[in-house]
Amino acid sequence: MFSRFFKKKTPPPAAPVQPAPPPEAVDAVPAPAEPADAPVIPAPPPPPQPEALVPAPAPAEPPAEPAAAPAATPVSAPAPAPGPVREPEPAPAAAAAPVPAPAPAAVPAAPPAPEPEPEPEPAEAPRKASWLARLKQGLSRTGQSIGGIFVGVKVDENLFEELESALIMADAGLEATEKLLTALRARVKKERIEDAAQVKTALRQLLADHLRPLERAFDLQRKQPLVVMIAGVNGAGKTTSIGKLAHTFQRQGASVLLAAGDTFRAAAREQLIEWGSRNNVTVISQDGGDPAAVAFDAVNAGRARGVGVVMVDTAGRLPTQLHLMEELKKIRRVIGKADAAAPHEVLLVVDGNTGQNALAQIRAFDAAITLTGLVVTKLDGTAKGGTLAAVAAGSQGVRPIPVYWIGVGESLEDLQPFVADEFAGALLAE
Ligand SMILES: Nc1nc2c(ncn2[C@@H]2O[C@H](COP(=O)(O)OP(=O)(O)OP(=O)(O)O)[C@@H](O)[C@H]2O)c(=O)[nH]1
Ligand SMILES: [Mg+2]
Repeated sequence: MFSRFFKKKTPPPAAPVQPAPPPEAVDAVPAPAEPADAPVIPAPPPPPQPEALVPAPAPAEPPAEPAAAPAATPVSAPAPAPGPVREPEPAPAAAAAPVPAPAPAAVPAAPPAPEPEPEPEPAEAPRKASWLARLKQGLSRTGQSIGGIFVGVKVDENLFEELESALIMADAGLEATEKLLTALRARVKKERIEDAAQVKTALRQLLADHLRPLERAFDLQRKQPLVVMIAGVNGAGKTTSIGKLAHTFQRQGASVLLAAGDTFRAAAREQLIEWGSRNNVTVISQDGGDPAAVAFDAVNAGRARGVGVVMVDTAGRLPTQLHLMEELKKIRRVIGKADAAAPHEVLLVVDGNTGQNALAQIRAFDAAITLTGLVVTKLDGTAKGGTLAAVAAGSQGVRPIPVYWIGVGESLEDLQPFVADEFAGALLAE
């Protein structure tokens, strides 16, 4: 059985300080199997179960800053039927300013025991092999252009020059390319390598060593709830990645709660709710309003329910949209008012096809919200992949931020931990 939360549409959008209307808890109907982006507005949920109505105690940061200009798409989904269902929340973390909560979090009273959903567990080895094959296929352009250099050639200056061009073309950036070639030349000389295939092996090792500082296991257990905020430009794959991560975390034994922090677009909420249904996890959402308030509610709800991980989705934005970057800072700040140590992870989702522009994105989002990790998506497309070498080299002033996961497709299993050696192999078509 699924649980969802919907909050009623706030009556006049012009009055953000109004206490939010009572949220309602509904049992979700099984979600349609359509792509989440489709304009699917599910049938109105069944009438809500009334629960104890308790005044919201939570003081929170006021929406002192006027809500940032909404994203282009207007919100059009009507709120479902009203239902005054609220549940007590735990005492909130001390908020700096004792002002009315922008919107109280919705937590359902003890939900019915979830129906066990047998999940087919594909054998690990074949799954991994197929995933690696897709990564290799996705990076095949770079694989061919770098890997192909070593076929039937002598080890001479010409080889190094071709390699230099191929690495630059693959978006590895000047710093990484120079570093790798210097190390490769030195090794070839020291070990008196005369066979091009051995040069390739040496390059793979050097590339893996170069990328390894980006490899970092995601520590799920260190806090409860672990609060993870997700940001990125439009369409990078944030929401999809959250869906996949919810699946991954659950498989690792953690319970998950999602916050639909993209309050601008009804479709965005629906998309996250759909992922919530697929994973049988609760989604805190609100029709319009302040994304920071949704995040705040979700962290409180996560603590009240004792969930393992709270993931906060946010609307896509460009680093040049300064007001939206300010809004992102505010979301981060307000999460910290619900839990002073949160967010514990601030992830940037980067489209692997973005090339060198990814560096500018990383720099800008890092400056705004201090990133703790990256998720690189769409490496199954036409991505060149060298950007990660540029990140590891600190090109264009980026910090070498860990890459927790990389995505090679749209299904639940398609997000896998970043492993430097595997990635180096795929970049060289090995
Ligand atoms: N091929 C492929 N497609 C992906 C991957 N990750 C996400 N997508 C697709 O990219 C599109 C955008 O994904 P979303 O998750 O909606 O992106 P978003 O960043 O949440 O977008 P906004 O909220 O609009 O900013 C969807 O069609 C996804 O299915 C991936 O690893 N590979
Ligand atoms: Mg999204």
